[in-house]
Amino acid sequence: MSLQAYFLPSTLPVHKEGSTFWGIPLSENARTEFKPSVSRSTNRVSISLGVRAQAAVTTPNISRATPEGKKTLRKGNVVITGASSGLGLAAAKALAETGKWNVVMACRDFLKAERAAKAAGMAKESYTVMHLDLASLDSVRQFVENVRRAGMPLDVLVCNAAVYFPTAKEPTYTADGFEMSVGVNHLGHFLLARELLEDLKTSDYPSKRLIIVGSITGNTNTLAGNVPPKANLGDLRGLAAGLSGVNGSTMIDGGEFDGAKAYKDSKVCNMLTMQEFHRRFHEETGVTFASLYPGCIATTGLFREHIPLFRLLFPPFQKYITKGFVSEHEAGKRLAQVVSEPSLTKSGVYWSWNKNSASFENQLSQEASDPEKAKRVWELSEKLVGLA
Ligand code: LMG
Ligand code: NDP
Ligand code: PMR
Repeated sequence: MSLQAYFLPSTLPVHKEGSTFWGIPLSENARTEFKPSVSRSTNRVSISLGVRAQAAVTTPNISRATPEGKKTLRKGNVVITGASSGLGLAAAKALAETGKWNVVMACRDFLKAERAAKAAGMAKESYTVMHLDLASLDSVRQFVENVRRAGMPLDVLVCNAAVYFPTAKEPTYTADGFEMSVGVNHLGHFLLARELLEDLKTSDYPSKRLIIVGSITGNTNTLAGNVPPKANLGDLRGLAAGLSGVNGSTMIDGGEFDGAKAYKDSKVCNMLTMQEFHRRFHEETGVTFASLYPGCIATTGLFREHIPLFRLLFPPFQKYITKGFVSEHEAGKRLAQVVSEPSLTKSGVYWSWNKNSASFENQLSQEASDPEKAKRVWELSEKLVGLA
């Protein structure tokens, strides 16, 4: 544990490796997704590191005076979970390239993240890798402590990491005994976001944001959201019983385990959580809370567990048939916009992009926008992660 490299600021002198048809508006002006006519492992890396991160990181200046006497904004600090591949990596790269952000890549596989950043051509001084395994609440708490010890203000948090087990016959579990998909995608992020809200609050950055990545497949007001199995949280009886399968079910609605449904349910929780954050904290803190569907990034690691035939056909299917496909690069730019665009400061919004890649406020399904359900998911989640 003492040698666990959970935080390597890139300034440390250590070796580093380092449109559309379905799902998006059919008309130029439409502002809703396509509505179907059917109504209704931890890989902890040990590195010999003599230096603890907190000693090496300095708080950036709030502002610097330029020779002309104008004040420029300090670099923002953004934490992105799951930045070792796919959307998270592409967004990290896009933000790093602006020169305006220090990206904290919060990843379960430290070396993979370092290599990914390097392979993506991210400049050393633009990022920091910190260890975070969302499948362990202890790791989440440790990560929060490490962020605080690093002494940098936290300006934006992006909850991006996710796992998807579409072919699993049996559930797998997090260190705390929660079914893995909801445990990682929702509960790990729920604890992380609740804890780091305190840090966002104290940041002096002009636009502080907390972003939770959602998806079209959790929204049953779209065709994509109607591909079985459909998301449905039911009366939350499984969540209330702890998702452990002991004295209850591994599924939020109390049903039989289904990996694809568990993923979609977790995305509903992500979108509900964002809105509940908005209702509870936006006015008090000024933090912008937002979610998004970046498009179908059919080539990412998310589908690694799917059968090879699916992985072969899914990208051309999305490219040529649904036309919902976006590249990792394009999706990364979209997430980066939600992190930093001055025009996207509205809170409580679920962003999507039309066929011209213009952002718009999208409509969530009835379940994914149900305030009562959001409140209950929040309260039950608080209990499960030890906040209540
Ligand atoms: C569930 O199945 C699984 O049970 C579950 O385990 C989990 O994986 C879950 O969401 C994930 O999915 C869902 C089931 C829903 O899905 C299917 O995906 C079956 C697809 C069957 C289609 C087989 C046709 C194969 C033909 C190959 C054609 C190749 C085309 C490639 C593109 C080339 C472009 C030049 O199933 C349904 O609900 C069926 C709904 C039917 C909707 C019909 C829509 C018509 C669209 C036709 C497109 C066919 C292309 C299929 C590509 C497959 C990619 C998924
Ligand atoms: P990837 O699999 O490429 O990225 C997921 C990331 O999450 C990886 O970096 C992965 O780490 C990380 N991760 C997984 N488990 C954990 C864990 N226990 N602790 C910490 N990190 C973890 O998938 P995508 O880029 O596609 O997914 C990113 C987000 O986008 C997800 O929230 C997904 O739901 C969402 N999304 C994706 C869509 C798509 O079409 N791909 C569409 C809509 C939304 P590692 O590299 O170590 O595996
Ligand atoms: Mg879907 C109508 C357009 C559309 C869009 C935008 C998506 C996105 N999908 C669409 C349609 C269809 N899909 C249709 C008609 C089918 C039946 C052939 C279909 C099937 C399908 C499967 C089997 N689609 C899938 C799967 C998956 O396993 C993916 C999934 O559900 O992951 C949870 C998936 C997805 N389709 C999408 C998107 C964005 C995904 C994956 C990612 C996600 O939600 O994060």
